[in-house]
Amino acid sequence: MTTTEQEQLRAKAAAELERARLRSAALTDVLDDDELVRQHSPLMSPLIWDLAHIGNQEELWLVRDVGGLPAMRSDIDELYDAFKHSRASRPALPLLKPGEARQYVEQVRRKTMDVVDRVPLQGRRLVENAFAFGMLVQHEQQHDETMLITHQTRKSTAVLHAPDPPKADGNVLPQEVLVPGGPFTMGTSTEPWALDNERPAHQVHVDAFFIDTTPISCGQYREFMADGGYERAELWSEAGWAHRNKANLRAPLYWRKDGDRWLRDCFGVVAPVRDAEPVVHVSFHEAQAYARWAGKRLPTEAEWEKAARFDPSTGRSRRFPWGDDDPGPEHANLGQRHLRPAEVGAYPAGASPLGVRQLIGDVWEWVDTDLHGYPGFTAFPYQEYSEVFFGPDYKMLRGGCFGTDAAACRGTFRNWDYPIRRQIFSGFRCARTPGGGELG
Ligand code: AVJ
Ligand code: FE
Repeated sequence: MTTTEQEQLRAKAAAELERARLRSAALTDVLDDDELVRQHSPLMSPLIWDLAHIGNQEELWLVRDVGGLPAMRSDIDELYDAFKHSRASRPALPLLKPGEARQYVEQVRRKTMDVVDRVPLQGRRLVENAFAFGMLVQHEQQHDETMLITHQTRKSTAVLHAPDPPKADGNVLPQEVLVPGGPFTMGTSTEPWALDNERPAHQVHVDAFFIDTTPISCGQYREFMADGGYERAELWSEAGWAHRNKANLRAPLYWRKDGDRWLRDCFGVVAPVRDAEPVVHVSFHEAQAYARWAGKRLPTEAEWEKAARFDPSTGRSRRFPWGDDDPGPEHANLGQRHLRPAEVGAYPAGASPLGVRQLIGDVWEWVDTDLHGYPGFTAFPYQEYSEVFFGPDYKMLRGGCFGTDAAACRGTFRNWDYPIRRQIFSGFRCARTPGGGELG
């Protein structure tokens, strides 16, 4: 790598770290100290925990590991270790106060910037150190999305505002498209910022399948509700029905009935549900019940990725549905530019070669696959990023949402959560096997 290329890499890392920090600050500066230390939902950490955790991970990975510098606050490592304390128990910990947390993350950042300026970027160190920058940027952006989720759980007045996303482009789209059967390359060995579970690239055979052109809309979801979707046990899996009963599920999270219409609380603004928008805040179980009601099923993870990346004209897998270019505002609703998904049928420039829309951005899409490692998986930089979660407890979510930053979203990116979770920005689309029903 030439010195100029090294300088470009350092400049990009510095710029992306700065951009992530502006977002973290915007999410925390709008609230007073009481709102920062309070637990808005037992499913979420106090916002100030996320902020100091971002700083602590940065100290551990960039300042200590990559930079080889002495520890700044090893006394607080334990408090901000996500595996030591459940989210529900974090408010009771002796956490840094908001002022102290802000000061701490700033002090860490100053050291980080020195490391970015001087760390060697040659040979093996290039790959390792460049990845460490990318990992840190993604980590902060992931927690920024987590903090955005916490904002949505707040019960008081709105503090976040953003313009509405674009409308549908007005063309009548086919409901579904046929993705041809055959092999495709899943995962990646070349994306520099890809995390361990996205690697390595490998061939997967996928039989032909139909996939919905757009995510399921609120209007479609209301038809399922009106047709007794939440009352008909036969539409639900056994685990799904048990959870529906235990949690008394009746509608997506944040929906409430007002006479004969449905309202939705969107970051503190309560307004009628918009039928043209993708449904958001549904669990895997609700998505699966809808799919069965529609005579379809959820896509598998391999099907979803093939729909998003496979180019039938070349047989190659691309970085994104629209090609290899980084996401721009014309391609997808990412990066918290908006606080809600765009209408189904928006973003024509983001369509896949087969015309599938909105695979990236808008809403995370539940797929019917458990979290697992690809063949040849090796955990890095530490086992706790994903390997410790492998197994049947977690279902995958793909494609990112309006609150996911482009730095933390790729065609190969894999997210996961418990199938009962719905405080996340989760929606879905359906698939089906040609000629067959839901079980093909
Ligand atoms: C990949 C989104 C499931 O938030 O639990 C953040 C990302 N890992 N800090 C999560 C993560 C460590 C992770 N998800
Ligand atoms: Fe984390």
